[in-house]
Amino acid sequence: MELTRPLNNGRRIRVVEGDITRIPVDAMANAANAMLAGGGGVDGAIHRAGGPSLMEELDAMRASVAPLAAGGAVATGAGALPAKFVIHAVGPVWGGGEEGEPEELASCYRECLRLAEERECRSVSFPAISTGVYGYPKQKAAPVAIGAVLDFLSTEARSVEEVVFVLFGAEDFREYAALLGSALY
Ligand code: AR6
Repeated sequence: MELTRPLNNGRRIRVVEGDITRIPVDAMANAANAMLAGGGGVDGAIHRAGGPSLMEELDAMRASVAPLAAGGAVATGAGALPAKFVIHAVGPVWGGGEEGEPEELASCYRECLRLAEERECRSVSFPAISTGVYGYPKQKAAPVAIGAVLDFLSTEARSVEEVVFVLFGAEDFREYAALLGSALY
């Protein structure tokens, strides 16, 4: 399943149901942890599909950047993935919503887009950061993710022309598709 929403400045948002490691883009965002240590979920899938070079690059930078605060991100090459870069973002752990989680989640999306712009990427994909192991309720995370991306594409974007939300499962896909259908831009 797939849906494309053009923005009136020529940029666009795509929503795709599937495995993020299979979808070609310039920069693929990852839902990482503060130590950039790898893990399960989409992080595990990205490291498995990308191969050992991703972790080698993270190992080399860990001492200077980790622990990364929630909302932060770092970029590596993409190894065997169909991308030029992987941008490892650290989402907030859900603690009820009153501890700055929405701001930190929005920051993940902005930071990834900023790093993608620095690398002159044209397309960037995102998983639903924080909505797995980190427990951020999916219906609360979706408008934060879409809002941050819409805002960036409408104001700051230069090289980035397309953002792809890759959702794991039909229910998540429908949530994003419905929100994008109703978003005013
Ligand atoms: N493609 C797209 N989305 C996926 C894929 C995939 N291949 N696999 C899972 N998802 P999570 P978090 C979805 O738990 O909540 C790791 O151990 C999944 O359905 O991967 O940010 C890290 O190392 C969910 O909607 O990330 C951290 O320790 C979304 O991706 C911690 O988990 C995010 O779920 C980060 O937790």
